[in-house]
Amino acid sequence: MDKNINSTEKKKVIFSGIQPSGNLTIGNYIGAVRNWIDLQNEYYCYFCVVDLHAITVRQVPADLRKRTKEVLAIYLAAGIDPEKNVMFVQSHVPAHAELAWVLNCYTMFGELSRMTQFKDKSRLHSDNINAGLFTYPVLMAADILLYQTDLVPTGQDQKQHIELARDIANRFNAVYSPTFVEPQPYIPKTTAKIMSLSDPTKKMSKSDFGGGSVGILDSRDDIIRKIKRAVTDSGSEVCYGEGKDGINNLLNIYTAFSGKTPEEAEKEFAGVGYGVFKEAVGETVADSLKEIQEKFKMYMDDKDFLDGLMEKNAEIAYSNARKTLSKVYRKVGFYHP
Ligand code: AQP
Repeated sequence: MDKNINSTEKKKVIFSGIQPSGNLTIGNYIGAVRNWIDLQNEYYCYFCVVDLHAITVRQVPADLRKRTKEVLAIYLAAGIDPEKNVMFVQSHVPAHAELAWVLNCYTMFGELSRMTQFKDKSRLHSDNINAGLFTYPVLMAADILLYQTDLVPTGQDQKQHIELARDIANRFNAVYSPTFVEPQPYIPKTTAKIMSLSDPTKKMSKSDFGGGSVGILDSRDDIIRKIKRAVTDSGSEVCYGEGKDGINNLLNIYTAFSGKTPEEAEKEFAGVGYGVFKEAVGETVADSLKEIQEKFKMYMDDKDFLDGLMEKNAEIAYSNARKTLSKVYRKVGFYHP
């Protein structure tokens, strides 16, 4: 299929990505990948494995390499169609880093200092508060602006970064002339933020090694065991409520995977204890992930297919990105004979 950006005039452009910074969780699945499946028919989509972002936190090189391939295989296994979308690895397209440098010079220190993710991650990695962690949102802006992205599907947590990308685009457009589309966040109303099983006041994260996360690739037994151990309150009624963060989270997970409404879920578990409910949540999640896990294995076994896909899609992404980058270089005054 023709994935050249010229053929996309009628379709709005979407860019989204996940860092290969750990094993993908059911939070990444519910909050990101699963939503992409619906979007791929309506929009021209770039789904990226954002490995440049991942090294803002120390990674074991062999793990990062392995996970980069795994994340792409998860996208495919979850139902992202390689014929319809541009699925690629960020570091395969040097234009991301190149545009990020230029945009760094159009981003204010004060703006970056206000980013809450920087503050959070600095607290978490106080031994490695590197400049990359600080300028992470500029690289994210480059990811988005390179492809003249209209919409960025993401969780609430990333909204601030998208607003900054808009501000940077705006500033650049005002200094020169219209160059970038100003992107909008696209936050599906139905998407719950999945919280940690060990501390339901915190977001479930792939870099949480304390048992609070359920991986998309976890075994059935591990999924059920982890959910059984999820922290809940001392009550016994399975229903949404204030102070019931653990149960609220499990209900969100259950509705997300079963397709039932919150009311249906509460009705189904009325009168049963937390133990029975947790068992049902675990089984539902494990059953739902079975097919993805099987397909994942199939894609991982076909190295040639994955490598070929990465290569072909990086070329498509680059050929589209190059147009924006050339425009930017020309406008800022770089001499390219
Ligand atoms: N718990 C979550 N609930 C709903 N959505 C989530 N996302 C992540 N966790 C949840 C969504 O997944 C996308 C990709 O996230 P990312 O890889 O860019 O980084 P992140 O948001 O920082 O994810 P993690 O798992 O917390 O990674 P680490 O531990 O490496 O920092 C985003 O759209 C995000 O909203």
